[in-house]
Amino acid sequence: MSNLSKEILDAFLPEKEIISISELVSGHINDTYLVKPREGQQYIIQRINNAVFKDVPGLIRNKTLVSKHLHKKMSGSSQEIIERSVLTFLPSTSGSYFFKDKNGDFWNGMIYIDNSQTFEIVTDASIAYEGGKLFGEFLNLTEDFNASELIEVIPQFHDMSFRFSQFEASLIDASEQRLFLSAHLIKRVKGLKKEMHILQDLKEKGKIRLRVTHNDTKISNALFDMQGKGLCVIDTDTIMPGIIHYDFGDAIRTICNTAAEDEKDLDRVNFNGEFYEAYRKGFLEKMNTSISDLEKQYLPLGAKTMIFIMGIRFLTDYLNGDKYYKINYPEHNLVRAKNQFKLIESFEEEMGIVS
Ligand code: GN1
Ligand code: MG
Repeated sequence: MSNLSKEILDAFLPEKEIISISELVSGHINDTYLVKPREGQQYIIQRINNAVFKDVPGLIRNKTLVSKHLHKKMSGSSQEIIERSVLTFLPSTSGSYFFKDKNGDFWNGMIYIDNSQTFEIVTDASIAYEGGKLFGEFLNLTEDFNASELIEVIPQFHDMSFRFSQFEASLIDASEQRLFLSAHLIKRVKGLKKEMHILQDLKEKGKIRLRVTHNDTKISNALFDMQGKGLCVIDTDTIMPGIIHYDFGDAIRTICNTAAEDEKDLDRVNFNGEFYEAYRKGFLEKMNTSISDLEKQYLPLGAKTMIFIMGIRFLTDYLNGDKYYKINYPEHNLVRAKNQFKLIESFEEEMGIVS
């Protein structure tokens, strides 16, 4: 039924009688399972992709430290409310928050937050607004956490020069056919190179500060309650030092896309400016004074830059022969890349070109 063996269940849930295990398939990197015991709350048990995340103990340290920080920040609330608002990780019998199985795979576990929902596509401005509040609050509450305590889980994860050098390397070894099918996207990537480095330059010059960021704020990583109020930020594997534009932008990339990130029919892929405004409003309400004028000024470019960075990453993976992201069919990464570049086009029409 799953690769989740008894050895792993015993490591995280030694006392529990498990009655069902189901795989949750929306992520592109890890393997995630929902585990239901005969009694009491349910759990998430997850295999962390060690090919993508080279330092799993460091990753676990990052995310558990930040969760503890958030738990502390909420200490005025009841245990029940805290466990619905912040991820609560499970210690394993090995004495740490991860478990290495006999195959050498790394696992971690957390409490499952029930009575909640996620969205792959947003169709209501109130979800965009609530999402903005949720991610803004995450950044606001972690503002006083010293980001230099965290490791870079994936070095240069959102570094544009790094993504360009991977892209340029992929052009050398790609098959003729994949180069042919990507030709117009390759041209587009090259044309945007200068503009897409603006934020990185500001970061490197110290004009935009480094802080704790989530780095994977697609809207499906936000849990909402059944009334559509923001509950909890999930999938915190990529927490590390970053700039707020990463989190603002990746959320906008998914909230304002009128279709899923792998929709093939590009006529359905459009940028929703109303949702941009709703998200921005919620985000700024919660960021309050912890955002500078310069950071605020560059939010639209943050959105464009994050749409672009996912486009170039999907395209690079396609050119490399699909080594990084999970795919469901051979052209999946090309479809994802085309989708992101169509979204940029629509963003430019809706918001004006930013550079
Ligand atoms: C990956 O696994 P998942 O779906 O949480 C990726 C993100 C991308 C996202 C695109 C570690 O996240 O950077 O934005 O796919 N995570 C990693 O859907 O590469
Ligand atoms: Mg993720």
